[in-house]
Amino acid sequence: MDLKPIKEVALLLAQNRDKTIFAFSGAGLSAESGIPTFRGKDGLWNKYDPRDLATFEAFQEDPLKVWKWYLWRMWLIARANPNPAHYALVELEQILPNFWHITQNVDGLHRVAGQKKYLELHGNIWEGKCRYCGAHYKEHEFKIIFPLADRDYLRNLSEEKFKKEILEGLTLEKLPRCSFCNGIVGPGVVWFGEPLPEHVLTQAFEIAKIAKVCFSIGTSAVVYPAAYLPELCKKHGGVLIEINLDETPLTPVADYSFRASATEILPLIVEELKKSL
Ligand code: BV8
Ligand code: ZN
Repeated sequence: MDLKPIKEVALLLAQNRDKTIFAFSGAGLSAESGIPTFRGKDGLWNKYDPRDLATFEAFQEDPLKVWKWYLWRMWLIARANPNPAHYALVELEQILPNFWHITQNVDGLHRVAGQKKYLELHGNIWEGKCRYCGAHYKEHEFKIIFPLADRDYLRNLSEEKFKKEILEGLTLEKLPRCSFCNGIVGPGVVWFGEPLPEHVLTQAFEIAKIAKVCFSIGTSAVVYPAAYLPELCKKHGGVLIEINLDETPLTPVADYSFRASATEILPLIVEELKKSL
């Protein structure tokens, strides 16, 4: 591994230590925690068509199928742990006073790793959202109306029990009902065609506009409006650093492009940064 660009990035961070700096992350950040990505070689979407699962229309048509898919992802996430890349981003937050982690991921692994300053652009898979009356259920409220969505329950569920109790055993009657309108409650994530949470998006755009450095980590940068963020930072004179196993639309405009995994590069950058402090 040529450490020269790593050292240059670490120096850039040290020189801009008090400036706004953010990491924009996608499914590739959690890939090494065992969570499948959406568009990579073994990406989720390859087996499923997003229009079939991550839209309100699909949910209205077949809430059972959509909930089985989400419970499968929640089961994977409940059994996953943050990886060294998640922890490196927590260390960046501890070293850089104006650091933010803006993620498209709904798995919440950044919270488990200890991240405090984060924005979740596409919601959180552990929460619930009633799309009929707009009611929002935080994680501790949601598991009351949907006991199957309990993280500890799922973490301890073996594969055969998961198949039996959920993939085969889940029925419409077991799906969560809204306490206000009795509609079937869906996962608290942003589906295609749904707006991102207004206040989160506004804050994310504010950060991107003033940030001196943007890391784009493990994202194919094709989903909008989230994918505007690295472009916005670049447009306002920021330095764009991409960490991705593959090329993306951002690669040609990135100031640094590490064709490697997040778990390899981020800890190296943090280590070099600590040396220069
Ligand atoms: C909106 C949450 C408007 C759910 C997701 C037609 C009709 C309607 C809308 C549109 C349309 N055409 C375009 C749009 C806009 C649409 C969009 O952008 N579509 C794209 C696909 C063209 N956007 C929307 O619909 C958004 N809403 O526009 O609303 C509106 C406004 C007002 C009022 C009403 C409506 C909503 C978008 C959010 C959709 N929700 N997920 C869930 O997760 O189940 S999107 C989904 O994609 C995930 O959130 C994911 O985070 C996101 C982006 O994917 P990535 O995170 O980048 O993951 P991916 O697998 O693609 O890439 C992984 C990368 O990591 C790869 O590059 C890989 O090489 C790399 N990698 C792998 N391993 C590693 C690694 N890198 C480093 N290290 C490793 N180890
Ligand atoms: Zn409701």
